[in-house]
Amino acid sequence: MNWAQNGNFPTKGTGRCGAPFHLRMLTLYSVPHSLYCSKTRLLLRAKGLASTELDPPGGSTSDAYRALFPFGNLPGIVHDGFALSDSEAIAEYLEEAFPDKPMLPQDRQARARVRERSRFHDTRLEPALRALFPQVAKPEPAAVSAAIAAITTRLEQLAMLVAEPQPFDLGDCGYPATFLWISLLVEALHWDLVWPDPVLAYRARLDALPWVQAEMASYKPHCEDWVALKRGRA
Ligand SMILES: N[C@@H](CCC(=O)N[C@@H](CS)C(=O)NCC(=O)O)C(=O)O
Repeated sequence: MNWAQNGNFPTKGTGRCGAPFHLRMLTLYSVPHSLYCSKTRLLLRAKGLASTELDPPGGSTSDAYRALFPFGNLPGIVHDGFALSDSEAIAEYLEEAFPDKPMLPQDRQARARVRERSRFHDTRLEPALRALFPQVAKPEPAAVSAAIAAITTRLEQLAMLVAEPQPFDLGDCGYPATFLWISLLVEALHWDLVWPDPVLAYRARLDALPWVQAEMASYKPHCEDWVALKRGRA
């Protein structure tokens, strides 16, 4: 199995001399612990697309970065001189620009379901998780409890969307990083969270995929470092 099949290609720096010319024209701007950057990187791995991965020059608020991405959003991509941010917009763009390994089904309603699942991640589950990040450094029990309850509600809702096993698609890309963060933060906070069985089964299906394994292997240490730093253990 080569990098294009297992998604296990190097993602930092240059040196993609073996890649076809058009693939070398893709740059991903990211920061190491960003959940949405992991989401986009996972899509690149799943589609077998090589890219050059760069830190935002001067940080995401710099004039140089804002010149490319006016909202300062991460991730951002530049493909053949075209700069685009927002992980959903990027995913749809890459799907059209690189249709060789499709990540959306042919059927219109099946496609709509994929988008529904992807947006559920971005607009429901991840925002519930986001409320937990500020709690890691100095936990406030009532806020932690409320955030865990909100995440649990979203996981119960997600169970309805993932009960049926499907081939990996665009709608899956955000979930591995979010599941990882939920596990890490709940453990760091010494809290409990009940994962619905269909979500556990979905997570296991995702974790078995080589491109998910490759992404998690490189992403997880950054997340653990972040948690250790916030908990004062770095
Ligand atoms: N809906 C956006 C959310 C992306 C997002 O929240 N990105 C964070 C990093 S994970 C960000 O840009 N933060 C601004 C910053 O770091 O300055 C997307 O899908 O791209």
